Amino acid sequence: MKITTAFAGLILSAVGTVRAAEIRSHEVDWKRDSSLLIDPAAMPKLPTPAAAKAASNAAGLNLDDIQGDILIGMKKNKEFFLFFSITDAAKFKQKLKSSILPLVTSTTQVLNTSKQPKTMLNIAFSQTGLSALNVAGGLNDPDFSAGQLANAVSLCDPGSSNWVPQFVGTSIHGVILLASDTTSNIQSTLASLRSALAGTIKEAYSLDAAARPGANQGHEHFGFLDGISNPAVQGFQTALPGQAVIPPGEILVGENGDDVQRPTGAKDGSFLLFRQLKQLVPEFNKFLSDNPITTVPGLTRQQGSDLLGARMMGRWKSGAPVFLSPTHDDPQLGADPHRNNDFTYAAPGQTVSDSTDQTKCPFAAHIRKTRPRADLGLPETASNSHHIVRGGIPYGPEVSQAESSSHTTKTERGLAFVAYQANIGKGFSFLQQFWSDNSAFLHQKTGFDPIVGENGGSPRAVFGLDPKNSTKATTLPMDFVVSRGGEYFFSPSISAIRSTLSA
Ligand code: N7H
Repeated sequence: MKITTAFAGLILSAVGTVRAAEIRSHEVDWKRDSSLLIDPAAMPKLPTPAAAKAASNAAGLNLDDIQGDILIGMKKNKEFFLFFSITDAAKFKQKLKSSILPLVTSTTQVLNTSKQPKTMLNIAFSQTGLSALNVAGGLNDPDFSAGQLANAVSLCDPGSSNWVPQFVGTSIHGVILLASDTTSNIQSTLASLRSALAGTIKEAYSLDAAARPGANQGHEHFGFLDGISNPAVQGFQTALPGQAVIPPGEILVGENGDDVQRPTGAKDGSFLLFRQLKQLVPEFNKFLSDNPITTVPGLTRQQGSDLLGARMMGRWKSGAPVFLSPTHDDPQLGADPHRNNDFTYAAPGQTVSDSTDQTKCPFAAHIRKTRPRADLGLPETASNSHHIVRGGIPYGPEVSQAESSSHTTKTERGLAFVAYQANIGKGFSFLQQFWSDNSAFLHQKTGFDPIVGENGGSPRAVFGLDPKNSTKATTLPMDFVVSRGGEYFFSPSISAIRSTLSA
């Protein structure tokens, strides 16, 4: 960890009594008896408050000061993203202190159901937002400073023609994340926020998102269980089998493992990557049904299509990894968090995978591209410093009958993709550019990540999807995930919001 004194004026203050009083006043008329988060059995459980306290004390992490969304992963039930531009900086700073700061939810609060607010609130700022607030000095992250639009081409988006217009430019100064178990809770917090912030901001854009209903809770729109494999951050939780264990500084700025010079007050913040990723679900399903894998004996056509989808992802829809269950889904395996992540792509006892064998899982599979495990050699702590905590949530309606039968998306749906990291160039932007979009990663003829890899809008070749013929190229005729753009934000510590960003 390296800390400098730039980013003038950002000096950490103790969280202590002021914050406790604020939380009490916010909660005076509110008591929760059920969590605002979802908790599908297959996802790793969050640590108990006592376990998190013990781990964070041992690692010197202050979970009271870290915004609550950063470490918890994909467990939101309903979420509203409010993107704004600051129109009156001086008044906004006052309102930030008086009206928003008391509502900012810490990690400690989220972990303890009885301390959870009615609506969890987090706030993050873009580079232009920090500039609008006159925060001197930079955070020393070139991607963040330039903004996401400047990266559109290097991320292999086909320019910004598909982007939500409000993301084209650098006029979005910040985002407020509101999450709860009911939409009405969010709406009531939103109404108070709007009235408090009137005359200080302009709402630029918003996105309403929600976990899918019923048995699909925790599954994204293609149908796959998501949020199984997030890294275990030291000082926060203990790892389940197969979970990557990472130093806190891969996610939290200024902590052990962040090797960049950082301004003092940036400590315990995290860069929040937001990207609206539209998913063409009927088109994806049509591609699977038109191209079943036919070389595995004993599979029906439908099972061949399901196998193709699972090999593109690296997991079955239940969450079961294809590396452990190569030809059929295994819902019991998928539902067991002690087994569903317990693999390395190498044979038992080996620290490096076989660079020629894709029979169990293609090198191009989405989860293998974005976390290659033993492909880079074990232990992972020594070979891979490119981890992110994924905190996204689906948006948009379920697929309608009309869309299904016409194989055509009529109403937009997708993933409100949120990733936290201490260094965007090592986190999201690295994974997208150098692994998912790079057809020569893991090996020369690997092809693109068939889920999120981009080729500037041109068709993408993927190898290894057929387990019996790993040199066969499958050409994906379109991107089933379309980038609608987004922005890079910084989610500061709560004490930094109090001491520098507000007035
Ligand atoms: Fe991905 N999906 O639901 O189809 N992702 N992802 N992702 N993703 C993962 O392990 C998905 C995207 C990672 O540790 C799973 O939790 C979709 C981007 C990483 O083994 C599923 C979209 C990036 C992992 C999906 C999308 C990543 C991962 C398996 C876009 C980074 C963990 C469930 C619409 C650039 C890998 C799980 C590991 C897993 C889906 C985007 C990264 C099902 C639909 C843009 C690091």
